[in-house]
Amino acid sequence: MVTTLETITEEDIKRYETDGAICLRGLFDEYWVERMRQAVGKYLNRSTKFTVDWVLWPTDPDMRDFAFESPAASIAQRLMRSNSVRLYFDQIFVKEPGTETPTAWHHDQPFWPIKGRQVCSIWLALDPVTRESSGLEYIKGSHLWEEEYRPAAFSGSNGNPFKDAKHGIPVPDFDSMRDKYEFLSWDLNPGDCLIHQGMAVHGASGNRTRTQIRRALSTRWIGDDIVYYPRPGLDGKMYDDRLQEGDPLTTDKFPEVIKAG
Ligand SMILES: O=C(O)CCC(=O)C(=O)O
Repeated sequence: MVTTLETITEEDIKRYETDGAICLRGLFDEYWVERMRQAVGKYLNRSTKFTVDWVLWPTDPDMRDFAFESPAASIAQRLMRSNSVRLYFDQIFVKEPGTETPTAWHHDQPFWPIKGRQVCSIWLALDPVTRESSGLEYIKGSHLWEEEYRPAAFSGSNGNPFKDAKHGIPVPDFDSMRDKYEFLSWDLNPGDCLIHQGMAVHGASGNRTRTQIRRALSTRWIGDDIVYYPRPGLDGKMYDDRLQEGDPLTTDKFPEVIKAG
């Protein structure tokens, strides 16, 4: 069934709150899918089969328009039950056919210098996605766990860019605990999206298909309760020296796409 913005129900919101991740279908039409495919194409790099790039909107009009004009901010607003919505940043994840690199189990928020619960990612599929082509998997309800897992490289890059981060405990080998937890995953069509809360544990396999590229645009959104919480060892792009610990993220680095009503 295709969902329209109006049909994001209270039940959907409650499921997002309980499970930490949901799938909403068909909210992004052909216009956005095609435009974002073209936009993502600008960043594809022949030297790697797994392209990750981020914070693109400040210099990329396509990404900027997506953030400000697509349904994404409204989806985030409804699911987070927030008045205001700021774009935290955007990120692309492309796995070419035959990419062996998995996306290691992680949750997002320990990678970011923020505190609060109203933070979500909207992972938009730009291609048909199955588990075989590296569809994301989530551990149901993991966003409610006490544990915080230490940030670590999850995309097969050399070394660990987060080696100075001391917060959190090492991520357990969740693949060896398949019988202990419930895992969620969805096959997607272009225009379908997954929305996950910042503490939802997720990961993906490589792209084991021979021909199916897997392009995704993940936009990160923050709501009313999010404040700045800088901790050492995170990616330099995410710090903002104009902010003090505990400040709301009111600088132009994190633009307010929906203003508090
Ligand atoms: O697409 C992927 O492989 C990773 C996506 C992800 O971890 C995210 O959007 O938070």
